[in-house]
Parts: sequence; structure tokens; C-alpha cells
Amino acid sequence: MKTRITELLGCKYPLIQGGMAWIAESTLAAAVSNAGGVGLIAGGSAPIDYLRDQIRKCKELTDKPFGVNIMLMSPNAEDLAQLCIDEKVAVVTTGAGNPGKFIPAWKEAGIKVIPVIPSVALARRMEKAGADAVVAEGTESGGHIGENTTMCLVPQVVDAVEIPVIAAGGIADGRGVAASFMLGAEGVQIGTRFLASEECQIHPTFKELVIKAKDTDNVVTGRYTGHPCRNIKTKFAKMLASGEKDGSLTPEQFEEVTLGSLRKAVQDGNVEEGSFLCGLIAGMINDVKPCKDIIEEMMEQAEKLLAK
Ligand code: TUI
Repeated sequence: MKTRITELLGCKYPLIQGGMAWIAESTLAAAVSNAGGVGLIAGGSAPIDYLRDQIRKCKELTDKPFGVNIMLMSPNAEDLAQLCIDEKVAVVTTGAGNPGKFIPAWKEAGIKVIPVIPSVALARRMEKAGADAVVAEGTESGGHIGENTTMCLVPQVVDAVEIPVIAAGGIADGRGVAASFMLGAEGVQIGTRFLASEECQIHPTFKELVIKAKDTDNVVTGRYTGHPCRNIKTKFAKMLASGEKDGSLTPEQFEEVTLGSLRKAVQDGNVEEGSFLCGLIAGMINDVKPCKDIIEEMMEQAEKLLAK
């Protein structure tokens, strides 16, 4: 499993953890890095002091490389981007926007830059802007999503750029990893599978929802706001989806009722008002395990399949 991604990031496995807002903190990131992947702390829309604290905690928990995800829609993005430089973070991934203006300063600081992109056009732009790799993220992913699928997007991005491509969206076992490699990816980004890990600090109700989810227990909300998000199909998510469809919820009302809903899901396990962001592959996930077991089983299965 040595690829340009393991070489670039100095890790054992070509696997990075998704930068899940409100979810990915130092305990999870360190567990993934200690298991041979690259863990990520999500900046989300957190205050700068929170992220600094999380980065420092992670440095205490692991001596392996780890990274930070910058969510570009955050009003704090600029400050958090600078913090990654000040704290000498090894890797930065970005989501929900074009990180072009930050790339020169990150590169100058020796940070490996890996934008998450939903299209070939943006992958090309990121390569020109100096990105070290890209994550091609299919619409199967949880949270904020693009339109193209992993199966269709990954090979098109692989054909379009020279830099290594990491596949994301709908990958939760060795079959998904092997398939990604067949599509030309040199690494995988895993998010949803780590929701059901022992080290993930989300509310037990959230883990329970992931484990119990069937293939159809998933819904995309907020397309009409311009920020489509994939969630577990709770009563709240169904209300949002039908309000959007039948016009009983205006985009403004949608924004109002979803304000703070990520925190309500992650910290409180509030199924009445929380948004449980989660990928389409949750139906395949049936147990909570340590990150080390998840990663080793996944990579062992992938290696066997790829050797066939
Ligand atoms: O960023 C994600 N997933 C996320 S961010 C998030 S927090 C949030 N909450 C509510 C609304 C919006 C965000 C939850 N999940 N994944 C990576 C990703 N990036 N998916 C899609 C994109 C993307 C979209 C447009 C990247 C770039 C882009 O560029 C547009 C442009 O400016 O050209």
C-alpha cells in the first residue's frame, strides 16, 4: 500500500480521516494517526482558541503526522488558516470552497495542502494553484456534498491532473478501498466509518443511529439553499426535506431551524432538532470498533483483493 500519498504524508497507510465539522477532534485524529493513517481535526466554524487547544492536545497524543480541515465557509477561515501555519500543522485539507488564496502561504510554511473537490474543474484549478494532492469527494459522502458520484468523479479527476488523487464518498471497508485504487486513486478519505469508532467523541445516540441505519435511511437536505447536506433520515431531516419539497419551509426558515443543529446532534444527541450528518454507506456499518481495528481490517482486505 505504498503510494505517492504515503510518501507525501509520511504515513503507513494511504488513508486520511474526513474533516468532519463538530466531530473530528484531537482524540479521533490522534487515534487515526497512531493507527497508521492521517487523522484530521476539523476547524469547522470553531473559535481559534478551541482549534489551537485541539492541535496542541493532538501533538501530545501522537508523534505521527496529523492535519487540520479548514471549512472555507466559516467566518473564521482566515484566522484558522493562519493558525495552521503558526502551529506548524503537517497537513491541511479544505472543504466547501476554493482555498486558492491560502495555498501560497501554506506551501511557504511547508504544509502539505490537499483540497477536497467535487469536480474536475476545481481539481485542475487546485493543481495549478500548487496543491500537493486532491480529495475527489463523491456525493455519497456525509455533510456538504457535490453532485457527482465517487465512481464517476474519481477516474475523471485522475485523468485530469498529475498530482495524486484521494477517493472519498461511500468507502467503509476494504472493497471500497480496492475499488478506489482500481479507479486510479492513490489513497482514500474515510469519514462515516469513523463515526462508529470507539475514539469518536460524538453522542452515543449518534453512533446508535449510524449502526442502525439501513441503506435507505439517508436524505439530502438544503439543496435550495445552495448548501446541500447529507444526513441520517431522522424525523427532523424528513421535516426539512418535505418542507423544502412542498415549499412550506422557505430557505430563510430552513437556515433558521438548522442554525446550531450540528452541535445539537453531535453533543446532545438531540434527534428532534439535530442534523446527523452521515454518508450513504452507513447501512453497511454495524459495529463500534477502535480506529486501529477499522483501519487494519480495511487495509488487509484491500490488499488481498488487489493481489488477486
Ligand atoms: O466540506 C465538506 N463537507 C462538509 S463541510 C460541513 S459544515 C457545513 N455546514 C452547513 C453548510 C455547509 C457546510 C459539513 N460537511 N466536504 C468537502 C466538500 N467541498 N464538498 C463539496 C465541496 C466543495 C464545494 C464547492 C468544494 C469546493 C467548492 O467550490 C466552489 C467554488 O468556490 O468554486
